[in-house]
Amino acid sequence: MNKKGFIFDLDGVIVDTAKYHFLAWKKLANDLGIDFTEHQNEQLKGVSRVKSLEKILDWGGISLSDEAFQYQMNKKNTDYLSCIETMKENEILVDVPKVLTFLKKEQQPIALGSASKNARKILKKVALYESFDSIVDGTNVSKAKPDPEVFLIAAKDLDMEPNECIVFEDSIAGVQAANKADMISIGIGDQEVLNEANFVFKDFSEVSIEFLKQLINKQ
Ligand code: B16
Ligand code: MG
Repeated sequence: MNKKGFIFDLDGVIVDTAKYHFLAWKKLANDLGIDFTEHQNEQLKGVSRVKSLEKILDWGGISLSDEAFQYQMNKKNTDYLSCIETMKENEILVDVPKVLTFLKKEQQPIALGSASKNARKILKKVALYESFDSIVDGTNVSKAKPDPEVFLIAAKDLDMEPNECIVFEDSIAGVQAANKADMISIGIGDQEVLNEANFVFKDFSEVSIEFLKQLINKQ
């Protein structure tokens, strides 16, 4: 039986927490007197919390003491956590269960590859924690996407070679990380934004079972 390693990003792929990150970063930026647009937010997707704050401060031309930096990081996370506190299964993105159920039925190894330190908490909230053979998140990596570390660890955990793995990603940084890891990158979102991906779909309703079978059987 053919096997591939299927690696899923979390925010913006499994659940729409990208909108909560946006709200929390926007509040933080605006409170510091910095404008924050959706276009800038796009550049923070898949990027670690520390790197995201560094970028926002850079855009605003502001520098903070280590203590103030830490304070803002904690504040952002507290705001974000209050948004995800009430998350339920109905916030799983469209047709994600269809894809996970099919891959499980076909006995394909499945991993999570997320930059978020809150990934495990979110998966438990939406009752998907048990759906993954391996979970690699922001607590397991030292280098942020676009570095391929997160996906390479996931491949290893699944006992697959990188070139036998397929990554689903909503962020530019994540697509670049998958490409650097020599994996097939599948963008979930906007074709124009994710144009470096091998394939792009608006969401999982466009990802057919036939396409998944082709990925599994690809030599
Ligand atoms: P946290 P992903 C990423 O998750 C988000 O896309 C990004 O916006 C966020 O800053 C990063 O996680 C860190 O998240 O603050 O919860 O540790 O898309 O890689 O699943
Ligand atoms: Mg993401």
